[in-house]
Amino acid sequence: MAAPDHTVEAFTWQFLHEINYGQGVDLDRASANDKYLALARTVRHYLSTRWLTALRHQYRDQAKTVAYLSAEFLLGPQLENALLATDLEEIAAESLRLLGVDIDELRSVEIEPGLGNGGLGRLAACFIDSLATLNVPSIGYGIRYEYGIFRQTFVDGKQVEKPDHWLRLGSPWEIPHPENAVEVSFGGRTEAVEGSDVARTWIPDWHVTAVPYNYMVPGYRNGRVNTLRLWSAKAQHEFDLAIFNAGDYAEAVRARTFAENISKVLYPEDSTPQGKELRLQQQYFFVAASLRDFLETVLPDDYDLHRLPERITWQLNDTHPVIAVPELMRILVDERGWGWDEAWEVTQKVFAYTCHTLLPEALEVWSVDLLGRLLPRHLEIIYRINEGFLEELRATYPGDELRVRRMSIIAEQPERSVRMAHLATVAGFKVNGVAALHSELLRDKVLNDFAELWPDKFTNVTNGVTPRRFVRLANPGLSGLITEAIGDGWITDLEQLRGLEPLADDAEFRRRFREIKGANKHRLARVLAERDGLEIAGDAMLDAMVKRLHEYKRQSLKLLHIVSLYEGITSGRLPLESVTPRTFVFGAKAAPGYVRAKETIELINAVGATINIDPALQGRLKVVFPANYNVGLAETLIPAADLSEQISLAGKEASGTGNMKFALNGALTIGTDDGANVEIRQLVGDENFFLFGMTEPEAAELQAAGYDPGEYYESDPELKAALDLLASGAFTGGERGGAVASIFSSLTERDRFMALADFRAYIDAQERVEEAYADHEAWSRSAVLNVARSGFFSSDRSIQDYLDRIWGAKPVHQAD
Ligand code: CJB
Repeated sequence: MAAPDHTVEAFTWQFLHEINYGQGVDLDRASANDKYLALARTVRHYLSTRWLTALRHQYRDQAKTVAYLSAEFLLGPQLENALLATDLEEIAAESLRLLGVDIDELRSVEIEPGLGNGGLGRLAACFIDSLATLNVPSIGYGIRYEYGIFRQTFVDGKQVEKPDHWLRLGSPWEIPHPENAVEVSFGGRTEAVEGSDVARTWIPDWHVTAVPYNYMVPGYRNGRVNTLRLWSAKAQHEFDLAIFNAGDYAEAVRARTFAENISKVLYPEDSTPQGKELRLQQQYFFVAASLRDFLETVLPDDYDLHRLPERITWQLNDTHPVIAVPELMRILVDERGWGWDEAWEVTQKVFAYTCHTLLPEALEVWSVDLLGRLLPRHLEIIYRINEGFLEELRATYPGDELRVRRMSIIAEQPERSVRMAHLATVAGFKVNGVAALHSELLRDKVLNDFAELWPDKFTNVTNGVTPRRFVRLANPGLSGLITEAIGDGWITDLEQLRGLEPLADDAEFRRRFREIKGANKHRLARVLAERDGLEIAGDAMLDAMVKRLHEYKRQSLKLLHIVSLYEGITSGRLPLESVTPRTFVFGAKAAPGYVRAKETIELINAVGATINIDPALQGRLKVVFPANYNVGLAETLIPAADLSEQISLAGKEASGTGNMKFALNGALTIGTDDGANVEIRQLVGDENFFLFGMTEPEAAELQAAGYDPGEYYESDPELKAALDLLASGAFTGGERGGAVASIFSSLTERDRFMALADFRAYIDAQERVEEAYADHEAWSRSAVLNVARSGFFSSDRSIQDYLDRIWGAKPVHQAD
């Protein structure tokens, strides 16, 4: 079937058809949600034909496919992206205008699928966008959480979490396929198989059904539509009728609730894995369903699995899907009757592992006890993999038992457990970090033993972000200006932004650039007023720090800067006129169990509440913290920003991707030499970047020498004044306990991420920012150069690097 024509008439016909027959209402009686759903389904019609073609080709051509296994896909709003990809923006706008429908109202009805926590989940969403745009045959596999990342609210400045029931008004972008459900098993025991010394029979004691929900992933105007398949858990039995009839209604549905809890809610942890049984259930659930789906549905029945490496790479997005390794071994050895060695040979060629962290505490481990109870056969397989691995190690490093113990997949202390990063590194044919510095530190520190053993296994792929969503859609003003100057090729070839470089010296171009930034600030002001009841000035410098709340990211250092400015003004140290009018914008969710992160939020809100009403400041400083920062708000905020805060302690942020989005939208970065900041600075040039703080080796050295934050507190009077003001209860109505005491003592006594050591350098860098900002022309020149030189940070480039360095797959340009 052909797609509807790209005309206003055809579009209108489809839309009205959906209103009448999809929603069962007349247009003049239709609610905003009816119209939104009808519009979404209308766009879907345009995608369906291409999607079916892609699926047909998947079976027919059997081209090498990339399966991106990820526990998170933080998709963000879908409507605008689908309209863009299908080139229907103008047609839809005209059609709806003629029908008297307000498209902006429909956009505001959309609830974004927040199926991820932060950077890792959003990266997965950018990657599937780029895979489709680059015409790479690929499937994203993940979990269809019924509740995504919690909705953050503030009550008295404190974070209160509310469930995110994103499905409550219907979900027009997904297509369930209950008929293709697969069974996933858990628990039980294993038994020997007669005549085999490797295979065992797994006799599980409970099962759930995994129901696939398909999402279309359109490439940018290239006719390709890939698939994202998210799994939902369904109980095998609705309820126990006998127990129900006996009147115990809760007990009758107990088993069902238990099974369906698996895909109920996203774990709201970021960089701090929770060793919870349910989380391991989630991981195995989606991985087992995805492997089975690929092996039994995507591959032809007679496919020789010895040739699997020609056909697939399973990319493991962090350790969350690593249980796929023993699962594939189980399938090959137990179900298909293969010998151990041949199964292991194939397994080692189909998985590649991306590590996203440097924090040792963020590397997932599962206790042997739990793993053995939930997945007894997988634990046996992991033991056997480890046996072979340790044998190899002892042969390579005779007598070096310490090294063997360090590298073992099984840790003995503090309890016997499985180190998932080690399993991934042993099984994966490639291991990559997500920025140059991160990959270096993985190689030289975190996974150093492994890199010594297998130097060729380690590589880097610097992260990237999709220019479709984060420039073209988020910043229509700037997109228009760029396209006018260099054409629209940049949307799929972001290096073309280099063509803007000469225009940094063109005063008229800079004027227009500033005008757009100003308009974006006003747009943000409107959105914050409507969404959050917050008021910001449309013309102050916009200084943004948006990212998950984590100590290593150092929101507390930002807070100290603000408090120091306030202290300076109110004490007379800083003349008011000398302070650049600034709006500080925070956006951050704290993991619900992360007490110190929540206290930091509380303090930021308290400081903001005091500063925002202090007449002495005459509105020069403003601190806003809109609750529930999400992809939709990011798209409005980032294009409005002047200054991007990327101030983690060097050696702690794997990459960062917000930093890239800001630079691409013409914000200047104030940042440490950490993660992808390093590459941003190299590309945009030192003079267009505010670098400060210790380098990673300096931080490591200070730590080793015995870091004492008290010394910094005592020796820097401005730092002391800021901390003392905080501790005095000046922002908390005199209250000196609670969050105030906790943050004060954590900073002055331990300061794990050395905020105090970097305070002076940070304040100095902020002064350089103020000086630079005072010269609007020079600032705009730097901002334009940031845009022109950040093309490297396209996720299209990341995907090309994955293709070249890891996957060995190729784009397939499909004819119909
Ligand atoms: N990251 O978002 C997460 N969650 C984790 O559990 C571990 C890491 C982030 O991944 C991003 C994408 O690679 C990185 O840019 C970021 O530095 C890292 O913290």
